[in-house]
Amino acid sequence: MTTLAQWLTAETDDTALRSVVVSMAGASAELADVLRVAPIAGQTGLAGHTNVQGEAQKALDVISNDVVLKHLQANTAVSVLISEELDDAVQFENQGAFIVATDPLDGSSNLDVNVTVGTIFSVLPSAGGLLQKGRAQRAAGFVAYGPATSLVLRIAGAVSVFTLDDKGEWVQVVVAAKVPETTGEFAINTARERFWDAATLGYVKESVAGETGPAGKRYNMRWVGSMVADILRILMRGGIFLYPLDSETVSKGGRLRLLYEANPMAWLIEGAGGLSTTGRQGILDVEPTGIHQRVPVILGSAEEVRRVETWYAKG
Ligand code: AHM
Ligand code: MG
Repeated sequence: MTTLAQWLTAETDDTALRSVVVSMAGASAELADVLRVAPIAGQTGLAGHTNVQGEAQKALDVISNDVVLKHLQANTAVSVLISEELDDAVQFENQGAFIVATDPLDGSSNLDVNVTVGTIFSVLPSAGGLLQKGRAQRAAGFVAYGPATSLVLRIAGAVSVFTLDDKGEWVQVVVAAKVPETTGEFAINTARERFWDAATLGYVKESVAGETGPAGKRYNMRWVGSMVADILRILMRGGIFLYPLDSETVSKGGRLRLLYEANPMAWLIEGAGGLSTTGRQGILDVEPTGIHQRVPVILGSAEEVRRVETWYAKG
């Protein structure tokens, strides 16, 4: 069985880069322990609430951010942390070679119902500054805290998946994830239909029309509401995920964040043979203008992403 340490040694000679991934894996293993008992500790609610013992509790979003911050701060290879939970980038004292952008706890609205949540991260070279395109990523990954705790990683080669064992060791379970080219599953929040643009509406209507419609086959819909869970499913068995620009999110540029949600997920999906787009351009080619910038996200099985792009090309 290949461990994370063995895989990292084979993947890159850059010991600093390896250490950044080890720090994120360590933070995630600690978070897995916290999440497992969070309902008992009364930590699934909002910050400022109290647990059953009447003690003040921090929301898990805040706890997760603190755990990631602690692990990265202790690593001299990291110069800056960009986090969904922090307004500004945190500049560390050391001049480490890498910047980490993270969503420490993605899908946190699912916490109180014990549905999978996760930690997403992107590793960029410090030399490139805070605002770098997704193509500049040196490593990316995410952890899904589900029935098993899964760590998905890409550095130089294939996208690999690890599971946290009962001794706290990450064990490789998928050597090279491959997103199937074709799929019969799409993931989109259909309650937003009234806000959709013509391309999204066209694509989804064509899909739900099934065997006798223009797509000529039957589709199923899956939407967990935790991007980590939806993307893990797509990496393992195919599918397409859409959080497109719509009339409600247009003023913000979209719903999901470029640096620590869209970019790492797009880089992982593309590393596994899938495609990603905003509808108008590749996600990995978007020039960031701010650390919390939002962006439309469409990614997954190549054939489906191309079909959405065809719709966008129409108008
Ligand atoms: P978060 O980072 O605040 O958790 O928000 C991101 C989440 C994604 O995990 C998920 O895909 C999306 O928001 C769900 O959005 P919606 O509530 O519109 O279904
Ligand atoms: Mg998120």
